[in-house]
Formats: sequence, structure tokens, C-alpha cells
Amino acid sequence: MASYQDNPQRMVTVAAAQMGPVHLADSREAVLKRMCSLLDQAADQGALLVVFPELAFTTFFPRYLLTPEELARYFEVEDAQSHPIEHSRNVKPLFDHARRLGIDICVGYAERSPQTNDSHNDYNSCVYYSAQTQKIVGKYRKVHLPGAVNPYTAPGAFQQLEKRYFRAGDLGFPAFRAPGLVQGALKKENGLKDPAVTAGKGDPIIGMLICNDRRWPEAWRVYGLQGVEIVCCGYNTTAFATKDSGEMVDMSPEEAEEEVLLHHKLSCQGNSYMNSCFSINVAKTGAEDGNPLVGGTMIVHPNGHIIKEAETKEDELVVATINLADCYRGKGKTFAFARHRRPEHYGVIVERAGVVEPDLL
Ligand code: CDT
Repeated sequence: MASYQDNPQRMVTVAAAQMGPVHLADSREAVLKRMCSLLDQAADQGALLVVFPELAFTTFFPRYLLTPEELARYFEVEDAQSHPIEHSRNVKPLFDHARRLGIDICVGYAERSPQTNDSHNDYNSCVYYSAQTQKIVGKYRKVHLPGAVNPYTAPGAFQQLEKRYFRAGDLGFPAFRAPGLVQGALKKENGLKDPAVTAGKGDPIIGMLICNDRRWPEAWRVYGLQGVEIVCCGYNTTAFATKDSGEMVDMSPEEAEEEVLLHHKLSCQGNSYMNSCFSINVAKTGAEDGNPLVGGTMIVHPNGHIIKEAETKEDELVVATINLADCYRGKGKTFAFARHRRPEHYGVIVERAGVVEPDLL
């Protein structure tokens, strides 16, 4: 059983690279230039990990009904053997720049993996690129896809067509270790095998979520059960949307945005606390061709406090130096899972997706 005793300080400087709007007419070169400039700022401030938003390279295209031909331009064509994402022509400059600066990046993109039967396999994905190994060491495909397959027909209805354009992620929630972020991390070659001794002393344990996933405690808990220390989560969250019927909601746009921000913060702060992990939550924000996205980029502490948050709705780097050892108060006490969890009572969580109410009286 992990004891989290006598853990050393594990300091690392991390950054959330909030991005302002990416409009339909913005060129890929212009977007990459903005992203590389955020990386330069991160290097100046000593950050070793930079997290970018969901679908960072393009506008949030699931708000539009697109033909297959129109859709193709938003995807990175990926094939595990010959074209991993970091070699994709459209995005390679970002990975090259991260490598030159010695910075790890986590970045969201639309993934298209051609299959042998030629049917498309599209996902809303993100990868973690390790500057030390010059490789992708983590990949995640968004599990919780919001929205609908078919567009709403009412005039003025807000569209969210992620279920139409993407398959639900099929990789689960795989935590992984990122080398090179903290000094003196315990390695396999040190020969120690007892988890009671090694827990909290290896290279940092990372998990990735994408946007809507952050609202699902199950996703965080699966990472929590792998000892996650940093959750990276990029998002594009609409600040104000009409009802599916096209009618206005019963509050002002300002009130609606305030409530969206509240739900975002509750989700990230609550789940960081309940899984004793830091989280780096990163918005694409501002109005994309008139469609408002909420801000709220923030780095959250394992005790649930916001350590640092964005002040604008533009490209902005939010930087914090964190001590991963701060995770162990929760992991070793209130949320010492092995001591306190009762999985024999949690069966319903994996047995059913929807609500089944008790019989009527
Ligand atoms: N991109 C994305 O997942 N957006 C969703 C909108 C859902 S409607 C509240 C989100 O959860 O932010």
C-alpha cells in the first residue's frame, strides 16, 4: 500500500497556454506562430510543461454543419507507423519548437486515422510530447462527447456536433509518467519495488482529459486510482448558448456565462481535491467568428484552491511553480483510497449508464 511517507520536495514550473479565438479565416501558419510565441514566453519563465487547449490548431468546428470535404481540413491525418502527429506537416513546427526549447507540451487536435478498410476513424484527441525523449509519451481520445449527431432544426438553435464528427475515445484513461520534469526521480534501475517505498518518488504521473470529460468524476477517479499528480485538460466551452429549440435561455448572456464559469470551476476544483492532484485547465476563449467561448484558464492545487488564473480572454500564459509533494497530504490521508474506498458498493457505476429510479410507492 502506498504510504507517501518522507516524500521529498518535487518542484516543477508548469504553464497553461490559454488561446484567444481562432477564426475560420485564420491561417494555420498564424495559429502556429501564436502557439510558438506562448512557448517562448514559457521558456523565459522556466516552465517545463505547457498545456494547450482542446482542438488548439483550428476554430471549434463542431459548431458548424460541414460536408465531408469541408471537414477534412480540420483533421491531422495520423497513422501510428508512418505519420505520428508530431510529423504531421500542419503541426510539426510546434513540436520542433518545443524540442528546441526543452519544453514538454500537451496539445489537443482532431485526429484522423485512416484504416485498412478505408473507413475513417476520427477522434477528438490530445497528446503529451516529452522534450527529453523527443517522443509522444501519452495519448488520449476524448471519451465524453457532448452534443448531437444530427443538427437541431429550429432556427437559431446552437449546434454542438461532436457526436457527429468524432467517435468516443477508445483508449480509456491511461496515466503515464513524464521524464525530466522533477529532479532526482526514482527509476526502475534503482531496484526498489515496494510501492510503499516508491509511491510519490518516481517521475510525475500525468493524466489527460478533454473539455466535457472534466464534468465526469468517474474520469478523474480512474486517473486518481493510478496515482495521478497532474491532470491536463484543454477545453472550448461555449459561454452563452440558445436552447435546442432556438429560444433564448431565461437569463442574460452575462448571467449565463457566470454560471458556465461556476460549473467549470466546481468541476476542476472539486475533482482536483477529491483525487489529490494538481490540474492545469486551459481554455480557447473569446469570440470565434462571433461565437463566445468562456475563459477560466487556471492551475488548481490538490487542496482545491486556484493557484493562478488567466486575467484576459486572449492568448495568455498562466505560469506556476508547483510542488508535487503537495498531493500526498490528500493521497495519504482523507483520500487514501486503499484504506477508505468501498468498491463493493460502487457496482452501479459501471453496470449502467443512465438513471434507474426506485419503484414508485
Ligand atoms: N467542447 C466541449 O466538450 N464542450 C462542452 C459543452 C457542453 S454544453 C455544457 C463542455 O462541456 O464544455
